[in-house]
Amino acid sequence: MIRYVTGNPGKVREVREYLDDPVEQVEYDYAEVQSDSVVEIASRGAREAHEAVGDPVLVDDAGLFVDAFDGFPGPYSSYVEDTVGVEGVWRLNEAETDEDERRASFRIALVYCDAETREEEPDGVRVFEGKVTGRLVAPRGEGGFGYDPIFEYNGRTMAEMDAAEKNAVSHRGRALEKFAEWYAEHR
Ligand code: ITT
Repeated sequence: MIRYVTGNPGKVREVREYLDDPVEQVEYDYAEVQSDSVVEIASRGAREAHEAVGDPVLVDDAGLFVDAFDGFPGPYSSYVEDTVGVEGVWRLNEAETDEDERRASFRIALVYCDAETREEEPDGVRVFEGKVTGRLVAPRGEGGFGYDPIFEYNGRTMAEMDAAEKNAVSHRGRALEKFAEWYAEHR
């Protein structure tokens, strides 16, 4: 049983859709360090969660990196979603850019920690990264979560895809693919 440490049910849906192993959602509020690296945030969170809830744990830190804003909101995506809002991010981007300048990426660090990684890995964890590049559009679609309605990939927003379709192209799907391959071989 893998413990997925998150308060976000949308993430859990995608992870369960992808992995064959059973996944239990654990809501443990690890300290989110001030850092501009999703890898550092998730790695520290995974070590802390591992100590608190036992192993094995997966922690997922993701963000939306907007080209025209030099990567902002990036690691601050959660705060910006709560304050400016998803539609607000779209409106700011629309006001600041021409149509061909609306590139953005989702990036994720999916970090695994168990007793063995603590012994064997230099940072005590194993990191799986994923990235997808698309463009920002006016909100469309009812699925997904977070910034999905304004993130278009190949003509559809991620909110217009179901979990399996999103996993096939998304940052999280790519990280899960690397994780599943490693997990099958090493655990
Ligand atoms: P946990 O930290 O509890 O896992 P969270 O929603 O705060 O949940 P993140 O810090 O990783 O997770 O997310 C940062 C922001 O990016 C937050 O506003 C999410 O809604 C958004 N986000 C993360 N993954 C996303 C995805 O696949 N599609 C759209 N938005 C996403």
